[in-house]
Amino acid sequence: MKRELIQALFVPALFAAAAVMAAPGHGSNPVGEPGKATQATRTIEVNMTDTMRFTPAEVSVHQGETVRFIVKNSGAVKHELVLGTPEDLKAHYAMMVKMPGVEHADDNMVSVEPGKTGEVVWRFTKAGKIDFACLQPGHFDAGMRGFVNVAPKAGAATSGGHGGHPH
Ligand SMILES: [Cu+2]
Repeated sequence: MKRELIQALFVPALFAAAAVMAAPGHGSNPVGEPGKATQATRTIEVNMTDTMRFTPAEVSVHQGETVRFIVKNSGAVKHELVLGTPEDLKAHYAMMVKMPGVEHADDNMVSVEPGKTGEVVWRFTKAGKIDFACLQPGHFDAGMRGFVNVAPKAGAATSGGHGGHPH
């Protein structure tokens, strides 16, 4: 009797906890995962200007690398660097346009005040082209975007590429 009651209380709580843990969290991202600065294997400096450009706008890394981006704002207005899929960036940008001035922060981005420098440390777990952009209203539309070319890890099963047919 008593045991059943405990189970009745405990089991749903356990499921709820599991559901929270399994739910895609704020930091979960198809483009990689937050990195630790101490594990960074590469440092890349990126400059942001009021001409709505990142310099460089294209960077190349290897799959599995943890990259420390040192992001400088040389402009007179706020800029930011946000990593994400094109879909994520578009959705996030739509929100920023609706709510201008809203503060936002996440592991995959850094907002930088004019004249300041910020940092984002990111581990690129998947090969491919990963986008980044400035989501300040107007900036994304003005072409303030770039991408990270993530080369497949040497020895990854993708060797052979297109010609992978067994004949
Ligand atoms: Cu910007």
